[in-house]
Amino acid sequence: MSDPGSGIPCLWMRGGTSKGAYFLASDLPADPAERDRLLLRIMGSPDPRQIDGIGGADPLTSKVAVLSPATRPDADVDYLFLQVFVDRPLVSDAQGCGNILAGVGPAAIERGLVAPTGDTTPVRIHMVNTGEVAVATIATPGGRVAYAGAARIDGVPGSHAAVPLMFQNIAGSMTGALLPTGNAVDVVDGVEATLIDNGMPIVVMRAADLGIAGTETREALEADTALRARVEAIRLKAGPLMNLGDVAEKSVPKMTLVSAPVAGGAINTRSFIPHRCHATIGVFAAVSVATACTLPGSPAGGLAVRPPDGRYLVEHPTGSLEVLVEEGTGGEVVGAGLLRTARKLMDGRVFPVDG
Ligand code: NQM
Repeated sequence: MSDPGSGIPCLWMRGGTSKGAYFLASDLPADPAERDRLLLRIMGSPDPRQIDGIGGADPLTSKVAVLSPATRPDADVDYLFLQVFVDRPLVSDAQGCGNILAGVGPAAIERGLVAPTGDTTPVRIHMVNTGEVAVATIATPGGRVAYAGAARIDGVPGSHAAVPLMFQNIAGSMTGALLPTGNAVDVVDGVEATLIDNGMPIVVMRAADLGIAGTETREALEADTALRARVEAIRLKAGPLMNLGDVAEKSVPKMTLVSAPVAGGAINTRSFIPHRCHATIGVFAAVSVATACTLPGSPAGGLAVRPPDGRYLVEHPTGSLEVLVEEGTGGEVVGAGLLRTARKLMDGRVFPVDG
């Protein structure tokens, strides 16, 4: 690993609607406990302001990608995602992140782990957290990663080079099954919910069943302490039902409150990830909620306006995210794809000096 006193090589990138530090595994301690201590120092956790670190005082900007050479033949690079909690001394690998995933292809090419192949470079990414492979297509004109382009995603100002992401067989990523309880609807703490995992374990409930419209702002929902306590009580009961064990100290399952679409989309969402309200929606959470829309009689299934072409616009607090859902002959969801962008913000060395 790199000598922490001389700084650790670090790429600071926006991936989708998140931001994080991208490292080579070889620059970090091999021992996970030592690595996590170092990452807490780097991000400035635990501290609600992360004032003594590079984290952005928000779970969406306190994220880490660890890259290493692929360990399986159907992938080009290994990607381990780590969520560095802001106000707790915790680093968790118990979830993946599809937004930070958008920066993995560019980072792997920048760091020489993947060679560019022409104007575009397909990068097969082994997502170590869940064991699945995603394929990202990166613009590489002239053999260099291009970040400028015409693609726009809600939640990010301006336009950037498109990063299409494709997924296959991501059902049961962390829970072993698309519907870990075997049911499309369970009643948890008196509330009807779909416990589903198509890339991310989430609990889908009607916003109305929790006494809200589902169109509130992130700020209004975060200020609603009674709602947050109710959502957390349901989450703590749903975790063991989803084969996730005690989730008190875990960032999964995420909690998704759905309502009828208000902007021409398929479904409207507000997500708790799990304690703060998401400014948009997680990538795999969006794939999972779009999949929940296909389940008749479920909270999302009853509210969704299903598109005829499989392009689900999942509405969120600052716009919408389009998920392309690929259905098999029996109507089961077999694949998904969506568009993100990413941008290199800084390439340098970070100094985790012990204080
Ligand atoms: O669901 C936030 C994000 C995420 C995760 C979170 C994500 C996903 O938007 O794949 O992208 O749910 O903690 O960065």
